[in-house]
Amino acid sequence: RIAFDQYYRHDEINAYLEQLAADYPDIVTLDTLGQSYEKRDMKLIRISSGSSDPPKPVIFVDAGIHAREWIAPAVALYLINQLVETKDNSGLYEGVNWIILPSLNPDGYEYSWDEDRLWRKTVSPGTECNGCDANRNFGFHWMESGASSWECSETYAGKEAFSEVEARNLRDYLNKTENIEAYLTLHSYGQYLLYPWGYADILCDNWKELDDLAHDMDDAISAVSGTRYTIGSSTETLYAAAGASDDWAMGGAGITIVYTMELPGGGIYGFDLPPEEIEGVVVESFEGLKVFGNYVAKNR
Ligand code: 0X9
Ligand code: ZN
Repeated sequence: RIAFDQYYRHDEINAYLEQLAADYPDIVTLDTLGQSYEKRDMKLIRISSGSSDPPKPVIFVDAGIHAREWIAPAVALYLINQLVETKDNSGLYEGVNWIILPSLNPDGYEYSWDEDRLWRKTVSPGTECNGCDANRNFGFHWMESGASSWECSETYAGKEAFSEVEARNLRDYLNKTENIEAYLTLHSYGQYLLYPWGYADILCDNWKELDDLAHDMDDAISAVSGTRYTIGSSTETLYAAAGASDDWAMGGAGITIVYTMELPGGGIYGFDLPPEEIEGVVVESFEGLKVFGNYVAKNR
């Protein structure tokens, strides 16, 4: 049984997904987004049950687009663990199918283990500096705000939109998969629930729906531990930054329920939440994700 008192390497994450597919073939299917720049498999897990006629709404959750934000893959793994391995939670995939991708930037993630704990970007080679901020690389108002054209910047947006294979893989998967009604991308840190738009100070059409749901998620989280999230559009709450996956999910893929969830920080740098604090964060976050899932099941 997987424990949440440590972080896991990319290979261990993939091995866990494989194990679940073998142990729970009735509800789990594995799929792949493709391979990263360094040819790591970007595995994703689909959790579903019962008949697909009529088709159920699909929720897509990803984590790890920013390498150093280790708590994000941990929360994705806990969500997977709770959905699949806890019988009491089977109601959570009665009305909805989940697709969860715990490691969206595996090369950067491994680099943050082996070389530089604070690495954020991908690892694709440049001339002066390596890597691109994959969360500035999506082709929706690309480079219009909060992104850099300088290779060495932490927010380097890439030579062109979708220069990064990881971003292309996500784009292609969201485009080809039917019935995705909700998209949630896990980041750290700061305790924010953010909705579009993030490229400029403009609210998306259904911002009120997203604002209300985020408040319900926050209430469920804070009931566990008192942790409170700040809720609002990305631009008004944090800053304008174009080319992120959330804006593309809404503006490019046409998904209407879209969030970036900035999980709690910890440790010295904020991204290095100590292993003994993982459990508390994953448990409280799961309560928010349940509210999110039940809402999509009922309203889409
Ligand atoms: O800057 C980011 O990519 C995200 N924050 S982080 O500290 N994890 O790097 C926020 C992205 C919010 N969404 C948009 N600006 N579209
Ligand atoms: Zn991030």
